[in-house]
Amino acid sequence: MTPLSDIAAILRGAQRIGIAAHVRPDGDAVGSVLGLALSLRALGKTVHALLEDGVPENLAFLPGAETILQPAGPLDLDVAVALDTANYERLGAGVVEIFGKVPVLVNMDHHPTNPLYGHHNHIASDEPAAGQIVYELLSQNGLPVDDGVRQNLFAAISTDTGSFQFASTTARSHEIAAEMIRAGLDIARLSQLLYHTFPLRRLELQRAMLNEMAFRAEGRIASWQLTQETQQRCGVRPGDTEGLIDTLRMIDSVVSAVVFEELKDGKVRVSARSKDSRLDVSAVCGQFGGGGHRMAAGARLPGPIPAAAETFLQALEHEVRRLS
Ligand SMILES: [Mn+2]
Repeated sequence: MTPLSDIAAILRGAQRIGIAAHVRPDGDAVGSVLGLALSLRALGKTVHALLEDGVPENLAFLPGAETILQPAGPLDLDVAVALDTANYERLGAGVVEIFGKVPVLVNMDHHPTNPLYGHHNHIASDEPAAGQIVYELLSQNGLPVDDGVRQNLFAAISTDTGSFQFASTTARSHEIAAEMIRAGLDIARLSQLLYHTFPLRRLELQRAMLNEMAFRAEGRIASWQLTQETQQRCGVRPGDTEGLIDTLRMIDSVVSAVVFEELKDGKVRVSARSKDSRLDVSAVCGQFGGGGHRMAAGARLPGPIPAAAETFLQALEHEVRRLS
């Protein structure tokens, strides 16, 4: 594993740097890319911040978000950096095409299943967010950290730790937040924008979920099938479904929550959560070619959505029934 000091030296020695994260970017993906991009720009580097799917509307307020580009043709880069991306393909086809021609690929991630696809790999599976790794990279190596960097890395750490609530949260996560508050970061404003500001269509989506949610295994499994029809009726945009699963998860009887999302191509995207550390949802997702973390994982199944849901829920129920 390449130490952060070596990665800092590689970045200081480069001039044209590309930074990207996974498709369907979440707060950690966008925040870690922008946090590193703003720091390296402050150092005088030419930085191309790339996201295959662009920035979701709910994260467009983050400083520098307007500089993120969707890949469009080749770029002449000295170093490429992949952040928060569990496997190379999850960067997206356009990013992969650009990064494939770059002589040095740095892979920084916190997914334990990361297969070390970079020339330099820093995989820290005990870190709760890629943004926390980026903060350590910057702060330990004297790279610029200004208010814009802090806003992005706070957003990354805060969203990936469920507002510092998940078991993955470390004492260091809180220390970093404390350092940021001491430096003047307005966390009330950021938290308002991250967690308490939604378009009406997002609540319409939540209404549909509450009407349609289903239970099995004596209420220990809660699930919802989000069809294309519902997505079109509510006018769903990228990012709108983020966090919906947490409402299923909070039901007292539930040990596992699952959302099935019908994609445009007819495939079904599965998001699964566990509330019991004995239940490893990444193993269940692994049965269908997916993966992720023990308590939060995903997979993709062929449609139609009712059949995909039944197949997945049977496998999950088998694991849930083994708990007691
Ligand atoms: Mn992450």
